[in-house]
Amino acid sequence: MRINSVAALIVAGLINTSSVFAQESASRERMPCPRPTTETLGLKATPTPVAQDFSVGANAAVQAGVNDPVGDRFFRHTFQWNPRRCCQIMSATLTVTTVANDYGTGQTASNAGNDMIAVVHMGATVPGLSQYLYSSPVAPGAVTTRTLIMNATAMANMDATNRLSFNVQDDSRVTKAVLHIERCCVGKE
Ligand SMILES: [Ca+2]
Ligand SMILES: [Ca+2]
Repeated sequence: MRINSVAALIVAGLINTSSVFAQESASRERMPCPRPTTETLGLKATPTPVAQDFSVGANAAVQAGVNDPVGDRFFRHTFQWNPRRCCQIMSATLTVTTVANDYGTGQTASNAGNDMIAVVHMGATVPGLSQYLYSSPVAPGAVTTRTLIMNATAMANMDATNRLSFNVQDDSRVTKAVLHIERCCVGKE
């Protein structure tokens, strides 16, 4: 009986010890960032695409700028910022408002129905960061806003190159685009 009680105490002690470790580990993960910063970038009337980020097709047929009502042309833009010393991007969201320049009759149609927004880098879509704009059917003038949350690949690209590119196909125009970046920094800039 006494042996059983001692064994129970030892087991209880082990459980307590492991829960202390668990708490320490959790508190490390929650350790606050020394210097959190945020940055919000908008879109001016004239986009500033870095051509190497876009596909050959996207570079071959381009819209004139923001709010261009033409069809069969891509909208391209690259956000760029100054390098930040001793910082890492912790989260970033891209919010884009588009307007259909044509009818959208379905995701296999060549009109606005198959239009997608995509984050692109060095000529390819960043995996996981493309989506259809509309739930067809839509009429010309249909407005939609899409928010894309950057994944680890996109954030690594952003940290490495200080830019983020996206394009919108080809029967839709862009009226607004905002990139919001949250960084964790150490030391002074
Ligand atoms: Ca088209
Ligand atoms: Ca299309």
